[in-house]
Amino acid sequence: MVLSTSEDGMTISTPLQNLTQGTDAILAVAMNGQPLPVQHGFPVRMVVPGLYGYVSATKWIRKMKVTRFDRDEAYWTPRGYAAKAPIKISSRIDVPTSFAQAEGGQERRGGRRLGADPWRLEGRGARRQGEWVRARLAGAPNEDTWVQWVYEWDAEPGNHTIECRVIDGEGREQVEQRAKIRPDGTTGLDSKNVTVA
Ligand SMILES: Nc1nc2c(c(=O)[nH]1)N[C@H]1C(S)=C(S)[C@@H](COP(=O)(O)O)O[C@H]1N2
Ligand SMILES: [Mo]
Repeated sequence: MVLSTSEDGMTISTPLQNLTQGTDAILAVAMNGQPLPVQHGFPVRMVVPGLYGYVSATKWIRKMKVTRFDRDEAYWTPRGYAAKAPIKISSRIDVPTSFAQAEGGQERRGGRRLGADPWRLEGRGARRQGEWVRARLAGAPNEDTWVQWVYEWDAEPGNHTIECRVIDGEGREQVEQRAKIRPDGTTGLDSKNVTVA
């Protein structure tokens, strides 16, 4: 692995293969054509697609050491977090917000999902036990960014709980079972309660 050390004393361990095998791992010095803002790691930081930040995204980086997981430990490892933490597929509902009052008829639900194409995103129908329905995905500049989705919902009056989930290109479903961040990232579905007039 590569143990990177930063100006603020942070240490981050990144599996070597995430840096060498066909990924788009970079040392970033700019963002949107501007020098990196200080809060995001000026003058230089790591960016490694597919891994959570605490195992990949070293800001204000000073040193990189090629070593092994059985010889060195990163800051979060003895604090109960997994040494290896690939990003889990996830999705969320941004619109409507929770407890929103909606007008009925064509209700636009939207959100974002994270992960490689060609994923499909589904929303659960009006009732909690409803069928999953397919959402529309916006285009993405590459396969490592969040992607916006939308579902035009012909909503009936009443109270509704809506949920979303994502399924990846190999058919793996987002994990519905709720789990906390520790040790290696959350799972569970985002849901919103909505009242349609
Ligand atoms: N030097 C340093 N780099 C760091 C951290 C930190 O505390 N110190 N936190 C990491 C974590 S947990 C995340 S999620 C990302 C957040 O990067 P951002 O502030 O650019 O969104 O930075 C990562 N890199
Ligand atoms: Mo993080």
